[in-house]
Amino acid sequence: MSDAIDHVLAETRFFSPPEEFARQARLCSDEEYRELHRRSIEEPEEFWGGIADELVWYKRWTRVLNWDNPPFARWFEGGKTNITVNCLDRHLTTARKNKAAILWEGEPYQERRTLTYLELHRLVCRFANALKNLGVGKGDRVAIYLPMVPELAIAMLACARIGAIHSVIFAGFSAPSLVDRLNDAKAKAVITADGGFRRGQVIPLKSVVDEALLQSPTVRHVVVLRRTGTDVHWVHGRDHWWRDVMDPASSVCEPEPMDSEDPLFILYTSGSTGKPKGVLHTTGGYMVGTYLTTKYVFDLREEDTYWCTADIGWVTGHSYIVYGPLANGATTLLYEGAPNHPTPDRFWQIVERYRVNIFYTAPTAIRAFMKWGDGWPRRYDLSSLRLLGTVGEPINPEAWLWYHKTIGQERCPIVDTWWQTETGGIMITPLPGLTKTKPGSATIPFFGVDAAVVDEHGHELPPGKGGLLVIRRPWPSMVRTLWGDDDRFVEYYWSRFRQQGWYLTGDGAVRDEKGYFTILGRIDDVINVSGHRLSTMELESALASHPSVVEAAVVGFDHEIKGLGIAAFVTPAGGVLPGIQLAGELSEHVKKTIGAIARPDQVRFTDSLPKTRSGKIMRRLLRDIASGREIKSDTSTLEDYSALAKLYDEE
Ligand code: 7RM
Repeated sequence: MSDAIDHVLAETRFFSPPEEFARQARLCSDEEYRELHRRSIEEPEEFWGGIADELVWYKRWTRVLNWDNPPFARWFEGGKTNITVNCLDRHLTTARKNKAAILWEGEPYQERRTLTYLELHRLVCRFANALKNLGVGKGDRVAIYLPMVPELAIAMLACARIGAIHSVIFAGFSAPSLVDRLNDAKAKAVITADGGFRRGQVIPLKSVVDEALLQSPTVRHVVVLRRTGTDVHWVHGRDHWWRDVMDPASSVCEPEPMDSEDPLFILYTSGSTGKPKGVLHTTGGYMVGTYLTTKYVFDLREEDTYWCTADIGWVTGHSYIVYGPLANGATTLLYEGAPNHPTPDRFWQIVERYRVNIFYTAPTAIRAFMKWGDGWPRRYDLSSLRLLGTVGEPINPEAWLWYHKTIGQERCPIVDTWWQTETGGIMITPLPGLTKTKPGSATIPFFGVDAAVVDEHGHELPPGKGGLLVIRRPWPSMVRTLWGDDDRFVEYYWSRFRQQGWYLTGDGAVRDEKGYFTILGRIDDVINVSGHRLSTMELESALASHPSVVEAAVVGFDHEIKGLGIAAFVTPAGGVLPGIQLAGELSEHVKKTIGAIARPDQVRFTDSLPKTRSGKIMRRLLRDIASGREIKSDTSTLEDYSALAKLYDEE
């Protein structure tokens, strides 16, 4: 039997870059893209060397790429730099000195801050000195457990300034999750706040850290930012107020010269089994990769106001709120709170207030906006928007079209960017000035990316056949290892195609005749019904194409007869009555769109699906529910517990 994934939905709509946009874009011709892409693949050393030369190095590299010992790549070998010099210092001798680096909007109304490059530089240097004064130095691990406040970016950059390795832990994680991460990294210090605001509530942070530290013996210091004014327990000698360590700290801090391959940060991603994986990124390659992708994918211009709505606790926030935009001297907006607090128009208010030009968000957010209704965005002036982006999950064509019409007002290209924590930066994406976009497709590989769709044996599949997405060549911002576990790194990503030296993404994909890639979802989530391998993305898109559905998640569950049955969890559109009749209609709709084989065996309705903060549906939980099992999976990454509770109530 073929292990290819059946690809069943055909999307034929194409959207050319709007003329007005293309005319002013950094890259606007297909030929230019093809030539640059060819060079980036055939002459990677010249290509990447040229890009790296746009940035500041203390010492130039001796070799652009050392791939003598795959899968352990060394990029810009022998080079020395500091990423903060490129994100901050290099702008201070230009007109960017007094340009806004960070625009911050707190969740509570009327809380706003603007930090210019000069101000940000000063704060970073001071906090870097504060860390030094606590005995933190090069190579030490520092965990950052903060809400979305400017101090989060300041803390990351301060670590990078002195060569400490930061590990940002999303502020929704529980004490046990914190313990796992702190112990795996052997963190020396934790930077946190008394609490954070989320949907008007105060979430305690310091007390979670206190609990975790009972089991994390390596942590010697805790720096606490006052954010919510919540009472905190205090351990003298260990705990320090942010203010108190900042006060005496000098604003002069010579950057630590970092070897190109010195670690920059660890970011934990929850593995499918047990222990979280500590994805390690290093200095030079990550810097060059995020710099270049930000510049071309978002077609950044000097005067742009750029807003990525991700949480910094997710890789998207690292690469496309902090490092990429700052390396480009951009103005990056940071919003602390939820999109629907206090009302579902908060994002559009922000777009109007700051005249946001580039807006990057997750499909899950877009589907939530669709559900809340067009009335909210319609009240605002969104004419400043020039470019829209999505990341994190496949976007179903219906959501894509809504985004295009209602938010982009048919004027803005949409970049559907595919990448992973492990890839460090965007890998497959339209280039907005030249790529004809196709709803639901991430389209073409970025410079230096050699992506392919292959079968189990590594044979490239013809257009229209779904299979494994692999990357056949190293790229600068690639993961270097899993912290402290080279074996697991090799096993997890490189063992399937060890011979060829290819990176296994774990995603399924299909390529069309034009060479466009469409991501079909995680390989592990593919549902095999009587020998047909159905992708979750296509089943979910089929359901979401029904007018009564805003969002759907589909999982397989053990079925007495078929082996595996299909369970659909559906969020109905506003005003639609869920029930047996609608369930039948939806089954019929899927049958018509894909075929009888794909007809769901269970349809369950829910107001919201269990998701991580980055918007990924937690299918493991849904599989447990569909099989009538007790939930065994780790639920600490769940964004909204009530989503789960409600699913149970409906049992
Ligand atoms: C950036 C990020 C990675 C996984 C990845 C995919 C899925 C991300 C897209 C997407 C379809 C996209 N890092 N994914 N972007 N699927 N289209 N544009 O999300 O490490 O948290 O997740 O997310 O499955 O493997 S991540």
